[in-house]
Amino acid sequence: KGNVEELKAQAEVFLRGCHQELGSSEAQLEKRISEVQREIASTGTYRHTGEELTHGARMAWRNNSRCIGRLFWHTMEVIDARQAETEDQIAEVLLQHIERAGNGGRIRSVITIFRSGEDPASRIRIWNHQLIRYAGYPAETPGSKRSGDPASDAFTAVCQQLGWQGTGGDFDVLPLVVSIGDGKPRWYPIPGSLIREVPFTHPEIERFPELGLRWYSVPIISDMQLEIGGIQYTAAPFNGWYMETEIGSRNLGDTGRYNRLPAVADLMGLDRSTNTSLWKDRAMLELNRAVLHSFKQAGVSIVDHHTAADQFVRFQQQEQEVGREVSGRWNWLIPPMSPSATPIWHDSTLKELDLRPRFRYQKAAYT
Ligand code: HEM
Ligand code: NRG
Repeated sequence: KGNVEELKAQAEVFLRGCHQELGSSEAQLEKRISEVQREIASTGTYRHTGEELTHGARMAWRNNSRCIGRLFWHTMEVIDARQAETEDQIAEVLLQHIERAGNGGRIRSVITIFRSGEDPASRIRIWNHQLIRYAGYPAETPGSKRSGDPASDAFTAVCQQLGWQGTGGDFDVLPLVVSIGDGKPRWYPIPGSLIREVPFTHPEIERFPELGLRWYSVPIISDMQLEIGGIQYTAAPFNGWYMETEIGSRNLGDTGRYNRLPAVADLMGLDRSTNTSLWKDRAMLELNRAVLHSFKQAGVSIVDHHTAADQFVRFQQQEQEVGREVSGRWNWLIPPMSPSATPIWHDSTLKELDLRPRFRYQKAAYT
């Protein structure tokens, strides 16, 4: 079968790359390759060792062209959850991930890898985009007010259909939703004690808390597929920490998200009747300052975009020293505030490469 030959080829490429980086001997490598070839021939698939899983996941992060945070690729903690069988067990492991990653504010980069998804009947999917994210409620009638995060509208409706009920507010944390094969999805509320949130204050604008803005502390992307050596892990949630512009510029600033620049500008007393007051730029700047200030004060890890850009340049240098090409996508790597004030803006060498292992998008589990 063509599939089997393709898998054998991809497995071999991965094993050579992985074991070379890990410093295995030539003899060990050849032995492992033939073992995997035999396993694929007899079962149609193969099982990664713990070391391969760990290093493969780190390589996938290192290879992601859109991530500015890759300097720390080697420090990510990899949790092997391939033994988790039932929806209940999966949910339990997800809660443990949330706790371990949050670490009282000193965020740790963690990935939890569930069993691979070659058999559709037992394929694990996490329906959430991120393990912790806010619900979105569209306006019920034309002219009435919407609430929450518009990016979550569709998934929120799914949760409601499953029997979950939110308050209808702007910052309701959605439940975990997990499915196996084409089985009915099961949902699990996340205990409040595991959800760390940061309410926003500002170093100078005393009335800032009146805006009622907040965000959760850890972004844990849970809908991407991790591909290692031809094996597809359909459930492999991962996290690092936030860069402040993700929250201040995009999540709270985008007109298609929380759209709070006008409210911030009004609090600041800016003139919104003309573009030339640069009220959007000034509001965005102060919103980003509030995010950094508040996370810092709460003792929750966060990075500003200048530091993150410098770290990315160090990552590029580090990779060059070991003779690896860096894959990079300029329009994702530049931050959404003052991008030309970072070195990434001026880097004309960035190009996207087809590197593996990799993280990929997969079809939404719902619809
Ligand atoms: C994208 C920062 C850790 C994988 C991004 C983006 C930022 C970022 C700012 C762009 C997001 C956007 O525009 O929506 C960071 C920081 C980290 C970190 C500060 C701190 C350690 C990680 C980790 C992984 C990872 C641990 C995986 C193991 C990715 C991927 C994307 C991405 C796959 C692209 C997401 C997509 O295509 O939608 N990162 N990241 N990052 N990051 Fe990182
Ligand atoms: N922009 C999204 C999160 C995307 C990934 N960002 C990270 N990843 N920092 C948001 O929620 O704003 N990470 O693994 O740390």
